[in-house]
Amino acid sequence: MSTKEYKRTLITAALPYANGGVHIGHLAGVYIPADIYARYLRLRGERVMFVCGSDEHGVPITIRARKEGITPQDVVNRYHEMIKNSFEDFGISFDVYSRTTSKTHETFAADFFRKLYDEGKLTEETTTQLYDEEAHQFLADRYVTGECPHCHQPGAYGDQCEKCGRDLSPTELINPKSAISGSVPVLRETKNWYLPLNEYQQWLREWILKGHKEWRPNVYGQCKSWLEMDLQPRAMTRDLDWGIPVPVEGAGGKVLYVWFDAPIGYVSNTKELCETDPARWGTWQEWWQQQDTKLVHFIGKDNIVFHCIIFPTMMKAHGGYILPDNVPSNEFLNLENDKISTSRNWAVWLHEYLLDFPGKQDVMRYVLTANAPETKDNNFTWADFQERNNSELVAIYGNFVNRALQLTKKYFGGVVPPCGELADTDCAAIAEFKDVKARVDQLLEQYKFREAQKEVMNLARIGNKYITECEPWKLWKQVDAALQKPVVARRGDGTLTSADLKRQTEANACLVEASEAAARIATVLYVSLQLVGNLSIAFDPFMPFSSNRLRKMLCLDSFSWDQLGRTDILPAGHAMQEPGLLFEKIEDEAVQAQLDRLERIKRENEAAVHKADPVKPDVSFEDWERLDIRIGTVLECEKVPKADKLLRFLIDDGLEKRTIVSGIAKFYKPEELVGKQVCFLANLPARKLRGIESQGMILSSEDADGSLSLVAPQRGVADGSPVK
Ligand code: B3M
Ligand code: ZN
Repeated sequence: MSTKEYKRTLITAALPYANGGVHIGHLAGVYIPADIYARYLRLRGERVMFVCGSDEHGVPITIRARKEGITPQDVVNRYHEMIKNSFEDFGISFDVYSRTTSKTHETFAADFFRKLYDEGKLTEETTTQLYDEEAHQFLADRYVTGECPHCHQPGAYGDQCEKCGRDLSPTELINPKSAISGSVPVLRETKNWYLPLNEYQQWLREWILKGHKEWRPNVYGQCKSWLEMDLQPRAMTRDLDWGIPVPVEGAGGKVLYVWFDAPIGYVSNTKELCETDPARWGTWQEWWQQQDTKLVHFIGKDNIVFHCIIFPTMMKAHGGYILPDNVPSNEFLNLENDKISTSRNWAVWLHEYLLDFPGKQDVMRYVLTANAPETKDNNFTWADFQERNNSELVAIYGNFVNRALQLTKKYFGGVVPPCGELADTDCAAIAEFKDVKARVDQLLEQYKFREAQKEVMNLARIGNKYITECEPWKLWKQVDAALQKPVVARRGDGTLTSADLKRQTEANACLVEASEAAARIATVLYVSLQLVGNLSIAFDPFMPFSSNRLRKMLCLDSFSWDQLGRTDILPAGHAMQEPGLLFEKIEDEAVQAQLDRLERIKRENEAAVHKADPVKPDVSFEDWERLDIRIGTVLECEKVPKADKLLRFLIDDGLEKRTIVSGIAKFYKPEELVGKQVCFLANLPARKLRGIESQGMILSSEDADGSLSLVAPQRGVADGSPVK
C-alpha cells in the first residue's frame, strides 16, 4: 500500500541502548534516514508520529554498572539524557523520546507478557544454566568467562570467544568462572517462558516471503535465510535482576528478556505521547491497532530478526496489532576503514563533533546521507567529509544561493524583481527543476534517501549552471555604463548640433540596451530566486538547519512540499532579509585535528590490549619442564579449505615430519612460510581440526591490534632444538 492509502504513518527508530553515547554510525544507520522520512511526510501534510526512546535493560548495562561501581539506573540516567540531547542537537525530530524504565512501559510490557501467558501463547521450559552460589544468581552468558575450547584463549565469554570469534555456550568453556564473584559456577535447573516461533513459521513465510518482496534485499534476504531454517522457541524471560519483573507467580528473580520488552517500548512510548496531548494525537490504539496506519521500523542490520521475526510474532500472538509495512534497515558505517566501536572509542561522538564543528549539524547529515550504507557497509572518512562540504555544499549549493541573493540585494535592494519574457535558457532551467519533485517523491517513498538527496543537490547544480551561463553581473556592466552616459545638454540657445544629436542618439541607444539588460537581469534573478525557494523546501528533510536559515533570509514563512517545481514561490516585489553564507569552507587543520584524535585513540587501544593481559597465576618449575617446546622448519604450508583462519603446516621437527594446523591464515601467505623455522609445542595431544589431525601447537604472539606474529629463533638452529 502506498502512503497515500493510509490515514497516518507511524515511524519507529531503534531504541538506542542507554550504555553509551550516540555516534555517526547510529545516525547513518538509523536516525537520519528515519528523520528524513518523518520530515518529508510532515512536509507533505501527512499525519505522522515519530517514536523512539532509550533501551535501558539488558546485560551490557549491568556490566558497565559493575565496572563503574554504580547502579544500572545510574548508568541509564546518565546516557538517556546524553542520547536525548544529542538527537535534539542533530534535529532528529522525534514526537516522543521516552525510555524503557518508565512506569508506563513497565506496566505495559508486563501486561503484554501476562496476556500471552494467560492465553497459553508461551511455552514453559526447564533448562540447566550456570549459577553463582556466592552471588546467589544465575549467570547470563556474558557473566561467565573461561578458556575457549577451540583456541584455548583464556578469558573467553560465555557467548563468544573474542580471539577466534567462535560462538560459544557457557557450558562449553574450560574452567568456567563467574565474572561476578570469581567462583566456579554450578549447573542448576531453571524455568523460563518461551515464544514458540516454530508455531508461527508458516505464517511468517506467508507474511514476509510472499507478502513483502518489496523489502530491501538485505532485509528480505536475512528473513529468508532465517525462515529456511527451523525456527526454535526463544526464551522471553531471563534469570537476571535488572529488567522488568516477570508478572507470574513463582517467577522471582526473573525478568523479561530485553528484546521482548524493548520493541514494546515503541507502543508504550506512543501511549505516553497520546496521554500528554490526546486532542492532537488521539489514542495509542489508533496508531497501533488500526489497519489504516502505516508502520515503518527504521533499524540497523543487526536488529532485523528482532523486528521482522520476533516482534511481529509477539504481536501476532497477542492479537489486535498491525504489522510493519516496511523495515528499511541500513548496513553498517565504518570509520576510516575500521569498524566503529563504542568499547574501543573508535567513533565520532555527536556531542564531541558539535564542540569541534559548532553549527555544522547539516554538514554531517548531508555527508552521512550521501554515504549512507543503504545496501552495503560504507565508510566515513574525514577527507570525504571535507571534500563534500567544500566542493558540494559551499561551491555549488551555497555559491548559487549567495550569488542569487547578493545580486538581488545589489541590483534590486533585496526585493524580488519582475520576471520578463523567458528566454530558452530560462525555460530549460525551469523545465529541468520542474520534474525534480516527482523524482524525489518516488525515491523517498522507496526509502532511497541517498539518491533522493542527490536529486535535490542536482537542483542546486542546475541553478549554479544557470546563473553562471546567464552572467547577470556582466549584463550589469551594460547598465552601469549606460547610467554613466551623460544626457547631452541643449545649448544656451536651445539648439543642438548634429554632433550633439549623434551623441544623444548613441546615449539613447545605450539606455535602451541598458534597460533591456536590466530587464534580462531581473528575469535571471527572478528565475534563480524561484530555484532557491525550491531548494529551501527540497533540502528541508535532509538539512533542516540550513533550510530554516535560508527560508529566514527569503522571508519564506509558510511553505509546503507541493510548492516544489513552481516558479511563483517568491513573487515579484517580495522583500527579503540580509543574505548570509549558508555554509563555510572546512580547512585542512580542522580535519587534521580529527585524524590526530583517531591516531591517539588507536595508540591508546594498542596500549590497552597489552594492559588488558595481566600475567597469569604462577606455575611451578615442574609444570614448565613438562612443556616440550621445539624449533622446526616448515616443509609445506597451505590454506585449509573452507576455513578462512586456518593454515596446515608440515614441519620437520628434527625426528620426523609432523602436521600442525594453526589459526594464522589471516596474517600470513602460506608460500612465504615454507623454509622458515617456527616454534611449536610438541607434546600437546593430537586433535582434529576441520578433519586434519594436528600434532602440536605453533606458537604466535598476539599484537596490540589482535594480529598474530609467529615466534621464531633469532638465528637458525637445528630442527628439533628444544626451547629452554
Ligand atoms: N537497543 C539497539 C541495538 O541493538 C537495540 C534496539 C532495540 S529496538 C526495540 O544496538
Ligand atoms: Zn577461541
